[in-house]
Amino acid sequence: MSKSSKRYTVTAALPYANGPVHIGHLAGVYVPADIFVRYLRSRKKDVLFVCGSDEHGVPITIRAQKEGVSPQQVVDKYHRIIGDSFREFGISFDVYSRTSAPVHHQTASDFFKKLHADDAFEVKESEQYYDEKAGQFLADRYIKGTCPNCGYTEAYGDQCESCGTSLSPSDLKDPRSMLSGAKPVMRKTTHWYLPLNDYESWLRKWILEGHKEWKSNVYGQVKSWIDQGLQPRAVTRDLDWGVPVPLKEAEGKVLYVWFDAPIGYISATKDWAEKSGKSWEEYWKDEDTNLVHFIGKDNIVFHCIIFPAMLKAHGDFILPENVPANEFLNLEGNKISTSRNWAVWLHEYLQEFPEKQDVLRYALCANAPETKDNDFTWKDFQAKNNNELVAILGNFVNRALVLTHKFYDGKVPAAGELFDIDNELIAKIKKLPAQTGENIEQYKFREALNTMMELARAGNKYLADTEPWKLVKENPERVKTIMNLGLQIAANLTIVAAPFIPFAMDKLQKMLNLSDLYWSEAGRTDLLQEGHQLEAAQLLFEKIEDQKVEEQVKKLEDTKAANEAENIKAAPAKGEVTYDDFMKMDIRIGTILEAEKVKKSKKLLKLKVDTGIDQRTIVSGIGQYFEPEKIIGQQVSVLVNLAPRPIMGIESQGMILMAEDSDGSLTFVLPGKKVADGSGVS
Ligand code: B3M
Ligand code: ZN
Repeated sequence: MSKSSKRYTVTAALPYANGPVHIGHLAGVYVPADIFVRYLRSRKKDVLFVCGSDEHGVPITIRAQKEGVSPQQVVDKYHRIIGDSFREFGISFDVYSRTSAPVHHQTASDFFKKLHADDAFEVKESEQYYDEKAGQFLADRYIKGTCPNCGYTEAYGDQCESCGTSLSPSDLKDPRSMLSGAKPVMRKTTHWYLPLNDYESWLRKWILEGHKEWKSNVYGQVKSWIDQGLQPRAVTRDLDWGVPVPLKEAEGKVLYVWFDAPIGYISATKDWAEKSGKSWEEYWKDEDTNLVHFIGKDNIVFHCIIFPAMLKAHGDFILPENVPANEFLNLEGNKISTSRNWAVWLHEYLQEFPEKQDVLRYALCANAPETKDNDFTWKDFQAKNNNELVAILGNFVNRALVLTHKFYDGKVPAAGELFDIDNELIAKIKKLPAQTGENIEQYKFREALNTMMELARAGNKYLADTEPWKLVKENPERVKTIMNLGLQIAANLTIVAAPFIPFAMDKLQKMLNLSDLYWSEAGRTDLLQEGHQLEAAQLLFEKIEDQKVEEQVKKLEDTKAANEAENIKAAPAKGEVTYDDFMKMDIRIGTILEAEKVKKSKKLLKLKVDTGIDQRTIVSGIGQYFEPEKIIGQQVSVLVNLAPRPIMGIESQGMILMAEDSDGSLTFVLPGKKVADGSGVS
């Protein structure tokens, strides 16, 4: 927070309204943003936290087409689901708006008009694929064809999902339109471009020289984009879903989704201002406002290069003060994927772990992918809950409250004489909240969480070391001091832990019978006065049993198995053969008589097989899955009329038929019951 900070506008990436949100979204963007904002509010800063659904773009139109509904129906559905998830997890937006709202269309349209009037765009003609049957230009994702790299026939115009190569539509062999199936033709079209190249030296100065404090992952990505040289970017598209380009000569065109989406932050602010009778302009135009964008790493170029260039071109707006982007969160060692259902969906989590929002917030913050990709595992989630939230924070708070009820009828006792152990604790109470705050201000949320937990840890250890439950008989005066200090820590936690685990801290605040405290009060040891009456103690966290997380792991394993089955189904069929071709194959049931490893080979076994016709040698690549001695006597299916061929110097006379599972493991292909050797298969 380098600037004098009168006011903050904090934005969190607008999620695409084409699916629900998952833990990756929460860990990467929304939990850190929410911690930041809750902290600022506790510092009594004027802060506006904006977000909304990103409702334009091709993925939404494709989804609509697949489901046979309109794009508006798709976004209506997910806008509601996403908004509910955020609310349930306590992501405390001041406004959650949407880009299909009229205020957004108007704002984005005006923005474009201003840039157009100022001659900020270049207009260029280019050739693009057009579907004559459907009467439409085709977005890259609407074109399929054969990948020039691997031959996969279902590659998209922007990427081959089989080999991962990124493509442009003209790279595809045999392109076809996904709208009509027709072969698309090249047609001329006009688009408006933002000449990013013109902003290069300005960007260099503003970010590379002026914002060296940005996170290294963000700074590094920006630098590499700029160093590679910036190109003009088209900001319009030939599509019928989006904000129409407000020019007569641009009929049938819309603004590119990445042009309108960031303007969504501004329109969301207007939406909020209208409803609450405030001025939106202060939050976007006043130099005393700090603009901070929370995003995931795939959005860096849009928030650090393209949107700032747009804001600069427009001229009326402030620029971001920081863009604390995170890397990605993986799940149980694999990339989170919506299409493969490899995710923990927020709405499903709450069904399985009702009222455990804070546990997930905590586990995700502790594992936030702040500087590199990180992994979420259910085991770790359980450990964070059981070993930290339950065993440290929950245990400490519960002891402090329960003992106060037991010894003093729930009335806070006065502290008396202080000893070293007390003074050391008091020093921590003074220091840790400030450190937590500093970490948050530097966007080090994991570190901040640790610092906050040190306070709970210190309290827990203090009670364990002083054992007030034992001491109460022999030294009741001393115990009053101990309990007083313990309760002061609990009161401090309602301030310092609240940004991270707001639900539990609300509960604690009620148990301590406290009204809202602010960050400036943290560090004090007189938050609770002598005689202050506490409410009944309740557990803040409960243990999560092994079985509960095993169920979740099982669920993921099932997903994996289903995906693999799907992959097998999806493997394209080989070319046609005729009946006669097939009938040429002579497949017999036989029995393995001898088996041994082929020297210098891991995979190959040399087998002697009784085919019912003869005994012969076959070399088979099953060595990684079968021990030679264990398959003697095993019945097998054998292609007996395969032309003999030498393998590692051994003549192999036939082939054993195997089924290959999706993980590559092999199983013998056999009839359902034992049949005589020599029986034919057809
Ligand atoms: N809708 C992209 C994403 O979820 C996106 C962010 C827009 S922020 C203006 O990756
Ligand atoms: Zn490919």
